[in-house]
Amino acid sequence: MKKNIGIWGPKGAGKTTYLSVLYHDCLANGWKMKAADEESDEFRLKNYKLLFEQGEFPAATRPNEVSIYTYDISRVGALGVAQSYRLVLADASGEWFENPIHLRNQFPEVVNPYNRLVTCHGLVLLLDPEEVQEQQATHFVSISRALGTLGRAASPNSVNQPIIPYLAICFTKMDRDKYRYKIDAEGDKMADFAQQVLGDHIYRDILNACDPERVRFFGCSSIGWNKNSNKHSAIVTKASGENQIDLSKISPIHIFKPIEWLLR
Ligand SMILES: Nc1nc2c(ncn2[C@@H]2O[C@H](COP(=O)(O)OP(=O)(O)O)[C@@H](O)[C@H]2O)c(=O)[nH]1
Ligand SMILES: [Mg+2]
Repeated sequence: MKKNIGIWGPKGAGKTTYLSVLYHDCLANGWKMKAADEESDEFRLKNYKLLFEQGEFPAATRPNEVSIYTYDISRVGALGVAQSYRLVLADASGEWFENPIHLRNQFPEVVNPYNRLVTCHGLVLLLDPEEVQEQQATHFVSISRALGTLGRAASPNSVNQPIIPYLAICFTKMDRDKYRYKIDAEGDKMADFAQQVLGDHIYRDILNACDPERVRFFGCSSIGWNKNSNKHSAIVTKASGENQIDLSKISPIHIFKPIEWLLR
Protein backbone atom coordinates (compact mmCIF):
# COMPACT_ATOMS: atom_id res chain seq x y z
CA MET A 1 0.00 0.00 0.00
CA LYS A 2 1.35 3.41 -0.91
CA LYS A 3 1.50 5.95 1.88
CA ASN A 4 2.68 9.47 1.29
CA ILE A 5 4.12 10.85 4.47
CA GLY A 6 4.97 14.54 4.46
CA ILE A 7 7.73 15.92 6.61
CA TRP A 8 7.56 19.62 7.38
CA GLY A 9 8.92 22.05 9.87
CA PRO A 10 10.94 25.23 10.10
CA LYS A 11 14.52 25.59 8.95
CA GLY A 12 16.95 23.80 11.25
CA ALA A 13 14.24 21.75 12.98
CA GLY A 14 16.14 18.56 12.13
CA LYS A 15 14.22 17.23 9.10
CA THR A 16 17.16 16.13 6.98
CA THR A 17 18.91 14.49 9.92
CA TYR A 18 15.67 12.73 10.89
CA LEU A 19 15.31 11.29 7.38
CA SER A 20 18.96 10.27 7.38
CA VAL A 21 18.59 7.98 10.40
CA LEU A 22 15.11 6.71 9.59
CA TYR A 23 16.48 3.63 7.83
CA HIS A 24 18.39 2.48 10.92
CA ASP A 25 15.56 3.11 13.33
CA CYS A 26 13.12 1.33 11.04
CA LEU A 27 15.31 -1.78 11.02
CA ALA A 28 15.87 -1.51 14.77
CA ASN A 29 12.08 -1.67 15.20
CA GLY A 30 11.76 -4.99 13.40
CA TRP A 31 10.74 -3.74 9.97
CA LYS A 32 12.44 -4.36 6.66
CA MET A 33 13.17 -1.36 4.50
CA LYS A 34 14.56 -0.83 1.05
CA ALA A 35 15.03 2.23 -1.07
CA ALA A 36 12.81 2.26 -4.15
CA ASP A 37 15.22 4.24 -6.33
CA GLU A 38 18.86 5.20 -6.57
CA GLU A 39 18.45 8.75 -5.29
CA SER A 40 16.75 7.55 -2.11
CA ASP A 41 19.47 4.97 -1.58
CA GLU A 42 22.25 7.48 -2.17
CA PHE A 43 20.67 9.94 0.24
CA ARG A 44 20.73 7.50 3.14
CA LEU A 45 24.21 6.19 2.30
CA LYS A 46 25.79 9.61 1.86
CA ASN A 47 24.40 10.83 5.16
CA TYR A 48 25.23 7.56 6.88
CA LYS A 49 28.86 8.10 6.07
CA LEU A 50 28.74 11.67 7.25
CA LEU A 51 27.07 10.84 10.57
CA PHE A 52 28.69 7.52 11.38
CA GLU A 53 32.18 8.09 10.04
CA GLN A 54 32.79 11.81 10.29
CA GLY A 55 30.41 12.60 13.15
CA GLU A 56 28.92 15.47 11.17
CA PHE A 57 25.36 16.53 10.51
CA PRO A 58 24.06 16.70 6.93
CA ALA A 59 24.53 20.04 5.17
CA ALA A 60 21.65 22.52 5.38
CA THR A 61 19.04 21.91 2.68
CA ARG A 62 19.01 24.58 -0.03
CA PRO A 63 15.70 26.26 -0.86
CA ASN A 64 15.71 24.96 -4.44
CA GLU A 65 16.11 21.36 -3.28
CA VAL A 66 12.79 19.66 -2.69
CA SER A 67 13.66 16.01 -2.60
CA ILE A 68 11.40 13.01 -2.55
CA TYR A 69 12.68 9.82 -1.00
CA THR A 70 10.84 6.57 -1.51
CA TYR A 71 11.26 3.48 0.64
CA ASP A 72 9.39 0.21 0.81
CA ILE A 73 8.88 -1.12 4.28
CA SER A 74 7.38 -4.37 5.46
CA ARG A 75 7.04 -6.65 8.41
CA VAL A 76 5.11 -9.65 9.55
CA GLY A 77 2.69 -8.27 12.11
CA ALA A 78 0.39 -9.82 14.67
CA LEU A 79 -1.09 -13.23 13.73
CA GLY A 80 1.42 -13.60 10.94
CA VAL A 81 -0.24 -10.98 8.73
CA ALA A 82 2.23 -9.30 6.39
CA GLN A 83 2.14 -5.50 6.30
CA SER A 84 3.84 -3.59 3.56
CA TYR A 85 3.86 0.06 2.65
CA ARG A 86 5.57 2.35 0.22
CA LEU A 87 6.66 5.47 2.06
CA VAL A 88 7.00 8.57 -0.05
CA LEU A 89 8.78 11.15 2.05
CA ALA A 90 9.34 14.75 1.04
CA ASP A 91 12.17 16.86 2.42
CA ALA A 92 12.20 20.57 1.70
CA SER A 93 14.04 23.54 3.11
CA GLY A 94 12.21 25.05 6.08
CA GLU A 95 12.14 28.39 4.26
CA TRP A 96 9.24 27.05 2.22
CA PHE A 97 7.17 26.99 5.38
CA GLU A 98 8.41 30.29 6.71
CA ASN A 99 8.14 32.39 3.57
CA PRO A 100 6.23 30.46 0.88
CA ILE A 101 5.20 33.39 -1.31
CA HIS A 102 8.74 34.69 -1.58
CA LEU A 103 10.11 31.23 -2.43
CA ARG A 104 7.37 30.57 -4.98
CA ASN A 105 8.40 33.73 -6.81
CA GLN A 106 12.10 32.96 -6.48
CA PHE A 107 11.91 29.32 -7.61
CA PRO A 108 8.87 29.02 -9.90
CA GLU A 109 10.30 25.80 -11.38
CA VAL A 110 10.32 23.97 -8.02
CA VAL A 111 7.21 22.00 -7.07
CA ASN A 112 5.86 23.77 -4.02
CA PRO A 113 6.15 21.38 -1.07
CA TYR A 114 2.72 22.51 0.14
CA ASN A 115 1.26 20.87 -2.98
CA ARG A 116 2.76 17.59 -1.85
CA LEU A 117 1.73 17.91 1.77
CA VAL A 118 -1.93 18.19 0.85
CA THR A 119 -1.80 14.78 -0.83
CA CYS A 120 -0.26 13.03 2.17
CA HIS A 121 -1.94 10.41 4.34
CA GLY A 122 0.03 11.46 7.35
CA LEU A 123 2.21 14.38 8.30
CA VAL A 124 5.22 14.59 10.53
CA LEU A 125 5.77 18.10 11.88
CA LEU A 126 9.26 18.45 13.31
CA LEU A 127 9.87 21.24 15.79
CA ASP A 128 12.91 22.17 17.83
CA PRO A 129 11.30 22.86 21.24
CA GLU A 130 13.93 25.42 22.18
CA GLU A 131 13.33 27.45 19.01
CA VAL A 132 9.56 27.29 19.37
CA GLN A 133 9.56 28.33 22.98
CA GLU A 134 11.80 31.29 22.22
CA GLN A 135 9.80 32.46 19.21
CA GLN A 136 6.22 31.37 19.69
CA ALA A 137 4.69 34.14 17.57
CA THR A 138 6.92 33.41 14.57
CA HIS A 139 6.11 29.72 14.85
CA PHE A 140 2.42 30.46 15.26
CA VAL A 141 2.47 32.23 11.90
CA SER A 142 4.22 29.47 9.95
CA ILE A 143 2.34 26.58 11.60
CA SER A 144 -1.01 28.34 11.31
CA ARG A 145 -0.41 29.18 7.65
CA ALA A 146 0.42 25.57 6.83
CA LEU A 147 -2.58 24.25 8.77
CA GLY A 148 -4.79 26.75 6.92
CA THR A 149 -3.49 25.60 3.54
CA LEU A 150 -3.92 21.95 4.48
CA GLY A 151 -7.39 22.58 5.85
CA ARG A 152 -8.56 24.38 2.71
CA ALA A 153 -7.24 21.52 0.61
CA ALA A 154 -8.99 18.95 2.82
CA SER A 155 -12.42 20.55 2.46
CA PRO A 156 -12.29 23.42 -0.08
CA ASN A 157 -16.02 24.08 -0.33
CA SER A 158 -17.10 23.33 3.14
CA VAL A 159 -17.63 25.58 6.10
CA ASN A 160 -17.45 22.52 8.31
CA GLN A 161 -14.43 22.02 10.45
CA PRO A 162 -11.67 21.07 8.00
CA ILE A 163 -10.12 17.73 8.80
CA ILE A 164 -6.49 17.52 7.93
CA PRO A 165 -4.79 14.10 7.89
CA TYR A 166 -3.14 12.44 10.82
CA LEU A 167 -0.48 14.65 12.34
CA ALA A 168 2.52 13.48 14.36
CA ILE A 169 4.17 16.44 16.05
CA CYS A 170 7.73 15.57 16.98
CA PHE A 171 9.94 17.60 19.23
CA THR A 172 13.47 17.10 17.96
CA LYS A 173 16.96 17.06 19.49
CA MET A 174 15.59 15.79 22.79
CA ASP A 175 19.03 14.37 23.60
CA ARG A 176 20.04 17.85 24.78
CA ASP A 177 20.69 18.04 28.49
CA LYS A 178 17.75 20.28 29.34
CA TYR A 179 15.31 17.80 27.77
CA ARG A 180 16.83 14.47 28.65
CA TYR A 181 14.22 13.43 31.20
CA LYS A 182 11.24 14.73 29.23
CA ILE A 183 10.70 11.83 26.84
CA ASP A 184 8.45 9.03 27.97
CA ALA A 185 8.13 5.80 26.06
CA GLU A 186 4.36 5.87 25.65
CA GLY A 187 4.21 9.56 24.88
CA ASP A 188 1.57 10.33 27.51
CA LYS A 189 3.64 13.05 29.08
CA MET A 190 4.37 14.65 25.73
CA ALA A 191 0.99 16.40 25.49
CA ASP A 192 1.78 18.40 28.63
CA PHE A 193 5.24 19.14 27.34
CA ALA A 194 3.73 20.23 24.02
CA GLN A 195 1.33 22.61 25.68
CA GLN A 196 4.18 24.21 27.56
CA VAL A 197 6.52 24.49 24.57
CA LEU A 198 3.92 25.57 22.02
CA GLY A 199 1.99 27.95 24.24
CA ASP A 200 -1.80 28.32 24.18
CA HIS A 201 -2.09 29.94 20.76
CA ILE A 202 -0.25 27.31 18.73
CA TYR A 203 -1.66 24.46 20.80
CA ARG A 204 -5.26 25.59 20.29
CA ASP A 205 -4.64 26.33 16.63
CA ILE A 206 -3.55 22.73 16.06
CA LEU A 207 -6.67 21.44 17.78
CA ASN A 208 -8.75 23.89 15.75
CA ALA A 209 -7.46 22.45 12.47
CA CYS A 210 -7.28 18.76 13.36
CA ASP A 211 -9.41 16.14 14.95
CA PRO A 212 -7.80 15.69 18.41
CA GLU A 213 -7.86 11.92 17.83
CA ARG A 214 -5.61 12.47 14.84
CA VAL A 215 -2.87 14.39 16.60
CA ARG A 216 -0.12 12.89 18.69
CA PHE A 217 3.01 14.36 20.21
CA PHE A 218 6.38 12.63 20.28
CA GLY A 219 9.79 13.45 21.67
CA CYS A 220 12.62 12.29 19.45
CA SER A 221 16.31 12.57 18.77
CA SER A 222 18.15 11.56 15.63
CA ILE A 223 21.41 10.87 17.38
CA GLY A 224 20.11 9.88 20.79
CA TRP A 225 22.00 9.50 24.00
CA ASN A 226 24.51 7.12 25.36
CA LYS A 227 22.64 4.33 27.04
CA ASN A 228 25.53 3.68 29.43
CA SER A 229 25.97 7.17 30.74
CA ASN A 230 22.64 8.19 32.21
CA LYS A 231 21.15 9.89 29.17
CA HIS A 232 23.96 12.08 28.01
CA SER A 233 23.76 13.37 24.47
CA ALA A 234 25.78 11.72 21.75
CA ILE A 235 27.06 15.21 20.93
CA VAL A 236 30.39 16.02 22.47
CA THR A 237 32.07 19.39 22.57
CA LYS A 238 35.64 19.25 21.32
CA ALA A 239 38.51 21.24 22.87
CA SER A 240 38.10 23.75 20.01
CA GLY A 241 34.55 24.39 21.22
CA GLU A 242 33.11 22.76 18.11
CA ASN A 243 30.29 20.23 18.53
CA GLN A 244 30.85 16.76 17.21
CA ILE A 245 28.79 13.59 17.35
CA ASP A 246 30.32 10.84 19.43
CA LEU A 247 30.20 8.08 16.85
CA SER A 248 30.08 5.22 19.31
CA LYS A 249 26.89 6.59 20.83
CA ILE A 250 24.50 7.28 17.97
CA SER A 251 21.26 5.56 18.85
CA PRO A 252 18.14 7.29 17.47
CA ILE A 253 15.14 7.75 19.75
CA HIS A 254 11.54 7.62 18.44
CA ILE A 255 12.44 8.31 14.83
CA PHE A 256 10.39 5.54 13.27
CA LYS A 257 7.75 5.51 16.02
CA PRO A 258 5.77 8.53 14.71
CA ILE A 259 5.68 7.00 11.22
CA GLU A 260 4.58 3.67 12.64
CA TRP A 261 1.75 5.50 14.42
CA LEU A 262 0.74 7.25 11.18
CA LEU A 263 0.60 3.94 9.33
CA ARG A 264 -1.52 2.06 11.79
N1 LIG B 1 21.42 17.65 19.60
C1 LIG B 1 20.89 17.36 18.41
N2 LIG B 1 21.05 18.22 17.37
C2 LIG B 1 20.50 17.91 16.17
C3 LIG B 1 19.74 16.70 15.98
N3 LIG B 1 19.29 16.69 14.70
C4 LIG B 1 19.74 17.83 14.13
N4 LIG B 1 20.47 18.58 15.00
C5 LIG B 1 21.09 19.91 14.78
O1 LIG B 1 20.20 20.71 14.02
C6 LIG B 1 20.84 21.15 12.81
C7 LIG B 1 19.83 21.23 11.68
O2 LIG B 1 19.41 19.93 11.31
P1 LIG B 1 18.82 19.62 9.86
O3 LIG B 1 18.47 18.16 9.85
O4 LIG B 1 19.71 20.13 8.79
O5 LIG B 1 17.48 20.50 9.91
P2 LIG B 1 16.45 20.83 8.71
O6 LIG B 1 16.73 22.23 8.29
O7 LIG B 1 15.10 20.74 9.35
O8 LIG B 1 16.65 19.82 7.64
C8 LIG B 1 21.96 20.14 12.58
O9 LIG B 1 23.00 20.70 11.81
C9 LIG B 1 22.40 19.83 14.00
O10 LIG B 1 23.27 20.83 14.49
C10 LIG B 1 19.62 15.80 17.11
O11 LIG B 1 18.98 14.73 17.05
N5 LIG B 1 20.21 16.19 18.27
MG1 LIG C 1 17.02 20.09 5.67
